[in-house]
Amino acid sequence: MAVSPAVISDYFEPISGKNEHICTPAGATLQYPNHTQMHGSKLLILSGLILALAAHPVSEAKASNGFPSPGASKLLAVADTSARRIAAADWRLVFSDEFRSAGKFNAGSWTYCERGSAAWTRYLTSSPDYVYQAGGNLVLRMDNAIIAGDAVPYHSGGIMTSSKFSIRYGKIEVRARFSKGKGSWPAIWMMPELPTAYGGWPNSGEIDIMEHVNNENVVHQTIHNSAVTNEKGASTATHQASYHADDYNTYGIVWNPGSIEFYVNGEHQYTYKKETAAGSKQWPFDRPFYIILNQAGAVGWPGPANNADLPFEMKVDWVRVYKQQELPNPGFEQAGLGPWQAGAGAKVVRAHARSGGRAVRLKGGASILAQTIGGLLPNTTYTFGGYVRTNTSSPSLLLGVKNYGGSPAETPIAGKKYQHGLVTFTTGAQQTSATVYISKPEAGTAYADDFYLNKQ
Ligand SMILES: [Ca+2]
Repeated sequence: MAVSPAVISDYFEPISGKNEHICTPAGATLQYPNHTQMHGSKLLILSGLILALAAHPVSEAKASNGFPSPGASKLLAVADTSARRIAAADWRLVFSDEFRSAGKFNAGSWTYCERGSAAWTRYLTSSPDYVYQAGGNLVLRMDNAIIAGDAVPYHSGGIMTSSKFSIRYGKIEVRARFSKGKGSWPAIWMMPELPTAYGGWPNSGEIDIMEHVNNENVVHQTIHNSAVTNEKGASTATHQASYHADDYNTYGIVWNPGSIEFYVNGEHQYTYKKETAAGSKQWPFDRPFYIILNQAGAVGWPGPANNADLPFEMKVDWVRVYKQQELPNPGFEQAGLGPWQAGAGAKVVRAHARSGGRAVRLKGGASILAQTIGGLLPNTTYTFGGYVRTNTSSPSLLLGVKNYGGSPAETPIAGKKYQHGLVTFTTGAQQTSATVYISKPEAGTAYADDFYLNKQ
């Protein structure tokens, strides 16, 4: 698929009046949008590419804030005694950036947000002085330094995953800290990869995972669509949450087909629900969205900056995105093969694991490893994938799916290093199960690990 790079300035236009301040008398806090109308077309990143980006390893070293990480979520649930926390679930990491290196951000995952007329874009620059990695963080900066040849009073940094990574449904978490100051406006948020899928902003939706302005002691978490956003761009679907000022906090959402739950430091804050028989006006959140990290300010929602408070800075420790794992024992880390069913020659071994400490080995003659998954939704698209290595470039193994209400589908995988393969299938109108498998049709030895089944 050819990627047609589009710059934000090409398709963002301001909404008049959105920068005016609005007061509400009845306790409801109206919130300004980050965003403006968008038009033009952009490329949808489909699951295959998302999966291809999923190979970044995750270290638990930074996960000291009590947030669910792969393998840790169950322990967290046990410790939960009061407030509702992000539910224990088998989440599979599909995208992450730990910002460990120094210098420029990973251009495979991010691109610069570009200057435009929308308030948040007004002072954006692609100067590396305003977006860089240092000390294990992504640093997004804003100040009023003079840059020769660029006569704007401020410069600020922002990056996004548009055209690199987008996701529909899953868990998105970002650990970050930011400075306060009059005029500051750091944000962690998401916009639709197809910006006009349901019409220009706000019709196609916006998910603001975290926004902070000025010296407030709260952060804001907000939904925008045409049902909750008024003509001035303010939303009634918003919540103010307390956070630990002067420290890192984790801001997250759990996005399901029927709701978007907002979290701060793992504590549930607010849920925006899809209404019964909702149309796109109320629920445009059924398409992939991409992630934006930016430090804005001095215009728009926070108002003018107090230059004595500069520089403004947001440091992002990490971004982690997960999809719900629907497949039991996907990486063979449990004792035994179950619930996988296998013929002779299949065994869990402590060798050649792709992750964790174990993989499954298929040895000897032809053999198959299969699992029938129940509890699937009818007429729903899933992706089954995994990783396989063979002792030689042949035999190739077949990764496939059958008994799902459609024609069996399979794909060959071969190679001395782990190779990724996937099949996508849509369950039948009455079908709630499917059989996924790998099959080794001829003699030889192969290893397999890290299978997954994701609802698209
Ligand atoms: Ca494993």
